[in-house]
Amino acid sequence: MERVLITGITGQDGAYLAKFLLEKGYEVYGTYRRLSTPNFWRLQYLEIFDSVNLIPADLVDTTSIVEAIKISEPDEVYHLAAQSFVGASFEQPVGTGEITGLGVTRVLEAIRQINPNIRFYQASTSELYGRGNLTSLSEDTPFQPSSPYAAAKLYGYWLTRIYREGYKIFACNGILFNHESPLRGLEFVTRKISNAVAKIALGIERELRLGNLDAKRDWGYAPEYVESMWLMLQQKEPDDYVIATNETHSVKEFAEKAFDVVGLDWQENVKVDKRFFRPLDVNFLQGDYSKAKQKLGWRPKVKFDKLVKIMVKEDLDRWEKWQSGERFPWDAPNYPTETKIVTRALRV
Ligand code: NAP
Ligand code: G4F
Repeated sequence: MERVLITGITGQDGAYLAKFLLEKGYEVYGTYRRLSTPNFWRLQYLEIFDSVNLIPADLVDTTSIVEAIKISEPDEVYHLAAQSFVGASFEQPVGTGEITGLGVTRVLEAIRQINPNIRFYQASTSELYGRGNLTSLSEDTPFQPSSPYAAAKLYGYWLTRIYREGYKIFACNGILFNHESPLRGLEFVTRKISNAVAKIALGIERELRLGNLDAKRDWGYAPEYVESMWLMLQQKEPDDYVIATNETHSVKEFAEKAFDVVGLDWQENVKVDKRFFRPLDVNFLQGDYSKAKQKLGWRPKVKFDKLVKIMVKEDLDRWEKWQSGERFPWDAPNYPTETKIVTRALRV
């Protein structure tokens, strides 16, 4: 049986990838952080918590990364763990560099020293392209990172290529455009919207406060995107691939469609709030997944309208169950309304 190590198994992609690889027959190991409150709700929600092996590790602690690779003896490592929220990277630029940037080197170096035959997937991102683009983006488009997060990811992107070319490690960059799902973190705009729409529809909340409504993203469906990670590591040669839907939509369109699902008018429920604007924002992202389609045989099936419906309906269903007294693993009841959180943006 093939063995796999997923860093960040408690996150959105980690949970979906673990489920996908278990179904493929892999023995799945995953790293998680020691926290004062355990955070396994996604693995429980997908009903795979008892099927995965958990190893405590933190990306700032090299020893724990080395241990994770020694314990799991993987054939493949999917490096998904990161400080993944662009907004927080402006508040914690040093930590983001340590975790999201240097963390990649720690994993690659452990692989090089312990077993250079391990295949390695790096969770690269469309944020690498940064600002100023207005056409679709491919593997050949130059990068111009516009946040501490994107700069850290650019470092990880290059380390992956350096270890591939310098040490012949089978290392791939998946340049994934935004991908969402009902397991998405509540700080990201799509889930923030779907959760608020469900609460407003049920009379639990009164309004939704958002930042830059004009930003456009190429939004796909996370369970489909994790398959592309696996496909990259099954090829003859390591390479880098864009994974996207080739469509782009604004935050405003997402909000409009989401309120449509529950028969409400978005304009009556959304307020623009300057605290949710970033010091720099990427206004346009649209991918071109031609290479992945041609070489991996991958293509997206769930597009924008369907994605919005899936997310709103699942959040609505959860809040309805919650109101009727049902209890299940879930993040939203413990998440504070974001206006309670005091950040630097609020003070300027
Ligand atoms: P996510 O839900 O935020 O999950 C991030 C994971 O990293 C969590 O398991 C988290 O653990 C873990 N982590 C954070 N800091 C860590 C540390 N210091 N040490 C060890 N683990 C740590 O992110 P995601 O959406 O699944 O994304 C997966 C990866 O793909 C990330 O690298 C992200 O940057 C990248 N990416 C995501 C997208 C997207 O649209 N989703 C697009 C392109 C690239 P806790 O559960 O303990 O917090
Ligand atoms: O949902 P977001 O926070 O995602 P963002 O910044 O695009 O990053 C996500 O996708 C990247 C891939 O391109 C990943 F690498 C990264 O890890 C993460 O998964 O914000 C999307 C857009 C931004 O332009 C933001 O300014 O929505 C805008 N926005 C408007 N109001 C908001 C809000 N974003 C958030 N989070 N909250 C708001 O209230």
